[in-house]
Amino acid sequence: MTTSRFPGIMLALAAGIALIGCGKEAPPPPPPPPPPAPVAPPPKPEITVNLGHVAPMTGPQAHLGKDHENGALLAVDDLNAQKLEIGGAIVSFKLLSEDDQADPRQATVVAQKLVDAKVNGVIGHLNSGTTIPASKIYFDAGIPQISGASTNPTYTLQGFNTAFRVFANDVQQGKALGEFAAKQGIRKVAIIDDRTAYGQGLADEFRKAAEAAGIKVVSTEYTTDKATDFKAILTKIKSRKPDLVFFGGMDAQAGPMVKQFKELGIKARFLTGDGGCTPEFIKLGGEATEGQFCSLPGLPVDKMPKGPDFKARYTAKYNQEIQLYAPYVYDAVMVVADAMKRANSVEPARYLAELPKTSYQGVTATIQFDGNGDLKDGAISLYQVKDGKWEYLETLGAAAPVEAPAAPAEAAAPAAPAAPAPAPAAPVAPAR
Ligand code: ABU
Repeated sequence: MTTSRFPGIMLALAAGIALIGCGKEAPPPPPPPPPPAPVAPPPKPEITVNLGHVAPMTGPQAHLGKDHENGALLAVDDLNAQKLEIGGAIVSFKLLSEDDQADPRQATVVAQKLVDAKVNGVIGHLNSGTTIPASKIYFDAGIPQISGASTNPTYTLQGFNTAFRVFANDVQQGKALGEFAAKQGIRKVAIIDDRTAYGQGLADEFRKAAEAAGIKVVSTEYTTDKATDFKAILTKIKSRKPDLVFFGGMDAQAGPMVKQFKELGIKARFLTGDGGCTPEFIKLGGEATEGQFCSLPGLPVDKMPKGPDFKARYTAKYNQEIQLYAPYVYDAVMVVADAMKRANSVEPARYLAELPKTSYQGVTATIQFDGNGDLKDGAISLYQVKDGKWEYLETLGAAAPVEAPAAPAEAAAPAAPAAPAPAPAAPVAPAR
């Protein structure tokens, strides 16, 4: 290095040495340059998860279908407010709702439509008679299906690993109903069913439990899920003088039926399952519903783990009371989302593997599944109409194990006549 090449540097050094020599300090170094502006992380990708929803949205059960859909929509809204991240993407849930008209054939049409739309899962259907044929289509496509309303045991006994239910089934419900009738001191019962998978299946299970408890079946009659006039079968039943009329069917028939049997002067009590356990039954049957009974899988909404909050939010959002299935359908949607979170995937094949391991604290219960995809430990509650409202009576324990499938009614032969009943149980109360 030479001074001629770097004269500035040499001068500065000389000046510095001179200053040090004079006892003066060097000027402060210049401030560091500002840090680079923070770079925003790239936005997370957003994906839409389509959930099929199927129920009767038209016809005599449209009010139940709407209640079913409302439960699903409330869950979708709650999930979307959470902005869930699954598999690195922000997930938005969307309900693709279809109307199966409570018709088994239409159910298969809309099921195929949902499969073709590549839905990530299906919530429904509402009726056993539609859920069962549709379940084969979802199974073949590998799409998980959760019903929050169908109670025929066949649904989960077909060996389809895609079929789940968050509601006790009719083996459990029929048994509880038969035992309840015996506890009420019933000796003679007439049984009517609507020939659907639900109505026939529940009536058959009720018959088994009632006969096992010593109740005699004095009449067996059939109607349909479209009928509104029951006077002919009720007149036949009247002549057999039953203490109780049991009906396997829905509220659209149960309400007019109980009204007509009071008009005919039948003194028997009336008992039905969840399909008739609705405010609509009381609306349709009027004063004739007073004192009548029904059962419903699960606990009363007010006694469910998160029932009161759900009821308040449902009523505020929809400005109407819960008919029946909304809390269960809400849980069905949440169980799907919970499995997706645990799988960290919305792909049906991936999250399906997580569904059997579900342990979800739902609105209705802690939801866990048995080996068939049925709700573990499903309870059945009994109700009676008092002062124009369903009043809770009692809950009859956890589920009995499911032993044998009941064939779907649409494919089944009519029920055989009732076997001779064993001797009546000792002392019994008269019918009102
Ligand atoms: N669980 C009663 C109504 C729905 C069904 O058909 O099963």
